[in-house]
Amino acid sequence: MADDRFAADLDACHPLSPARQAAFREQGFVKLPGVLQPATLDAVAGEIRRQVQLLNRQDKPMAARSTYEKAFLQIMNLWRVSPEVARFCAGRKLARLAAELMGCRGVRMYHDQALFKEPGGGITPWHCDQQYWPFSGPQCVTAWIPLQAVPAEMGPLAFSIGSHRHDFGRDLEISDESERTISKALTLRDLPVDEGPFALGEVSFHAGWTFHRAGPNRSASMREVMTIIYLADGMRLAEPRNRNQRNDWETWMPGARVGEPIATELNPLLWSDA
Ligand SMILES: O=C(O)CCC(=O)C(=O)O
Repeated sequence: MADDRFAADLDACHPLSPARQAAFREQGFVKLPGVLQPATLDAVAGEIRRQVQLLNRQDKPMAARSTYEKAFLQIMNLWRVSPEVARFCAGRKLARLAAELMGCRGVRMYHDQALFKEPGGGITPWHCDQQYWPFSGPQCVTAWIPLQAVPAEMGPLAFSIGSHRHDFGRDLEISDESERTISKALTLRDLPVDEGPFALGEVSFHAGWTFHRAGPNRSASMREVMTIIYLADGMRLAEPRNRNQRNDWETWMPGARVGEPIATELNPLLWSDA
């Protein structure tokens, strides 16, 4: 990755049809097959795996962990410690897709995270990400990038279709309660769920208010996933509404000021059509 052999794949323009843009607007997420090549994913996966092994501090046995801790090993902002991962995260292909899906002219980095669901790892409870993010508007999106194919038994990311338009449960952090309460609310509203598998190279994008979850990993292999969270250039910092949002402010945009555009050194511009 450091030698930039994968630049063409990382930076190419991936065509996005109006139908897919509309699907993202209507459904709150979209799954795009064939976005990244297997060789690119293989190269970055080696480095992400190495960093996760190096930085992981989770040593409790599965049975002793909370529901959140059982869901995945979560290692954040690898782009700050690894030039290879930084190159991957700076890729213009994904950043441009994020901007085009959100209908904005540019996007900045919020943070990245590796989400490795171990064999025997538990569910990722229903939640929406903007519970954690003190943003002035909805233009933020997560690219969920599997580093191998994710069949049903490994816990692919599942989305409640159209749930970004519903404001129930937005104040619930990831927990047994969020799983219980949101699952009930989604069923009551009859919202369908897309819980299909991911092929290698497929990438999903989900909006900050879209409810999503993942099943347990019943396979014998680690479910290795990288994520990159993008926010629209010009997004302003909002007054935090809970302790998670205060923590995010300090961690991912230290020095940003409430009411002003978010643009700290941790939030570089990754795509702009200007
Ligand atoms: O990978 C998972 O299990 C959950 C991912 C997730 O919640 C997210 O990327 O927002």
